[in-house]
Amino acid sequence: MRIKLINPNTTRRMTEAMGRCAREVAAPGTEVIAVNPTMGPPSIEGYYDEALATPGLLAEVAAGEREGCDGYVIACFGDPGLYAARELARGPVIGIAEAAMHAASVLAPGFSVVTTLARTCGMAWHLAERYGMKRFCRNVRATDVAVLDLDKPGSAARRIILDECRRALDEDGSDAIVLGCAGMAELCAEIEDALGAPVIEGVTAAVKWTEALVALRLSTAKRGDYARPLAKRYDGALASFSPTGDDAAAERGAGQAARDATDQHAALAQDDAGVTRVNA
Ligand code: 5HY
Repeated sequence: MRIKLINPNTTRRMTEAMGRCAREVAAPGTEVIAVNPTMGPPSIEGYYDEALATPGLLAEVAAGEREGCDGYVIACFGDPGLYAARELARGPVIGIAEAAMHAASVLAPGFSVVTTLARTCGMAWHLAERYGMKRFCRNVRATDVAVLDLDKPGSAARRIILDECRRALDEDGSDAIVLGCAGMAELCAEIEDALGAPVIEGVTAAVKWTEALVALRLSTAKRGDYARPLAKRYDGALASFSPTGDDAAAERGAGQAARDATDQHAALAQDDAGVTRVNA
């Protein structure tokens, strides 16, 4: 099976790190394709960033339909464009916040989310509410470490995140931690070792959940809310995103946006001929 892991921001080193984590847990026979759009914000730290990351994300899903992907992971803790992506995709689409919160809710009676900037805490609470996870979520804590500082060499990010996780277990009445950023995926194991409590990050949780649904031959419902977008001609800069409405066209990965996304990755692959390609 082919699972497309989409980092909705444009920072490739984050995409490569998520791809490494995902491939470590993927089952034999599961190909993980880790991509990011080449248009949009380099990090997502608020609603505006999220809104403008979404077109690039959706272009990747549309391209994935053309490339024959079986499932998708939206690898940003805000789960941006999740429902819109489900309209485009035949296979399952899982958001990392959704996956991490659900996993935590069956591993402990209560969990705390430890995330990046304080301004994203409200977004995490909204997601907990939306997913019916509010009764398990004891608190959402910010570390005030910016997304792009998480892996900065020499930064105190690791220590700051670990200290905040410890405080969450001591003060929130939580028995598990959900890491609130895809950029924290590589820190998960060492934090769990240090805490001695379940620490869940969404990239791997979402990959395994998507894998399970695909293995069960389950796909996204194509009637009702997640039916394909209705055919209409979009105006202006988004004209290339105009949905055609019909399955056949979607099968062909219709829409210039999908073709652009695929072509951009081919171009990037050529550029990177010398280095590791961001695609399993
Ligand atoms: C993420 N932003 O997972 C979120 C984390 C956050 O660019 N990737 C991002 O701070 O909301």
